[in-house]
Amino acid sequence: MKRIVSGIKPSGTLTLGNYIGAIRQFVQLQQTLSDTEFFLFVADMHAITVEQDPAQLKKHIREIAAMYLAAGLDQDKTVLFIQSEIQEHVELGYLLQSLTYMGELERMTQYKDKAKKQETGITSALFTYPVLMAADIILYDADYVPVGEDQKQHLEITRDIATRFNNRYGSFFKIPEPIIPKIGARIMDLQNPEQKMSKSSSSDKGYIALLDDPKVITKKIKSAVTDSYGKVQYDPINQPGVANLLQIYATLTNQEIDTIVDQYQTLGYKNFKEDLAVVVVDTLVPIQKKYQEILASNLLDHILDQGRTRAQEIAVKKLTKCKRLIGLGR
Ligand code: ATP
Ligand code: LTN
Repeated sequence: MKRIVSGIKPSGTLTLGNYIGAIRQFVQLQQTLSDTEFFLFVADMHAITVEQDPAQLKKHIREIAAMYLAAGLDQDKTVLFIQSEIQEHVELGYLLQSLTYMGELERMTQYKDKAKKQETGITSALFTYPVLMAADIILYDADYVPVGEDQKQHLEITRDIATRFNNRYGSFFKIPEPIIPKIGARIMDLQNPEQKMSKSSSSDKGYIALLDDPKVITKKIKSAVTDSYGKVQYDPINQPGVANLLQIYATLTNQEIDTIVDQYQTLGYKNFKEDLAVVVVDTLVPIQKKYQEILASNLLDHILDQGRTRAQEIAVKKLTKCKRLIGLGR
């Protein structure tokens, strides 16, 4: 039996980037892989690396948990849990810090980008965040970790830390492999296609929230930044805005980008955007409906309780052995 592990931070409302880069991938993998367990969690401990409003944080934690199910994950094949309910993540994170060098963390591009944007008040938790992420993954002996492109470097450091532990204390952790989609691994901001679509972005015009009203979705797509070429073609360097919209269209309809280019190259941006808005709305409306049903029922707490029990079982065993190997305690 193989194991897949992944998480999403409740640092804002979920975006179409999170859906295409992560959640949709989880659902597709679950539908195609047999004999594979899915451990998916809400990475709330990661969200507090930047300041969060407590009430908003609680709301976003529930939103993500419900959205995993609304997007089509099968509750019988998924161990769904909240990271902060399993103490072993943080404890293993600390143990792994003793195997991680400052220089390695200083090279993390996500940290460098966030630190650049936020010139004061950078927390030490933001700096050590990739080590906690490594703990999230190797605590469960993950075989595969499906993520978007921005997490590739964090997977590399996870593999390095796990390998270092194994070299020092004997083979103990499984070395995980990332799964990154070929297209859609980096959906860009609709207003600034040089920048990743991000839920913690300062302006909401650049992202489509999974819970946006259909009218809002249509408006955001129609006002997405394009260029003056005026022709639908796939050229990420010179036409990054259009290339991004093509990626969204292609992933959501399971088509090749070339097929879509053939269809729209003589039709201009207006038609293309109108049709893309329909594609996005048709994808998100059923998910939104299911999401509301889940929130209105008490199913979610039941699933999260079950998830916590199962995750804890594995985490406690793994961490106890890990501490013994290191020589801690009596
Ligand atoms: P923030 O924007 O607040 O830094 P984030 O959305 O990047 O947060 P997460 O919510 O933890 O961070 O990301 C969850 C998953 O979604 C990760 O696998 C990440 O790679 C993926 N993801 C996030 N943004 C995008 C995007 N624009 N395109 C594709 N995948 C994305
Ligand atoms: N760091 C990730 C979220 C995350 C994660 C994980 C993803 C936390 N722990 C473990 C995969 C596996 C992010 O910011 N997108």
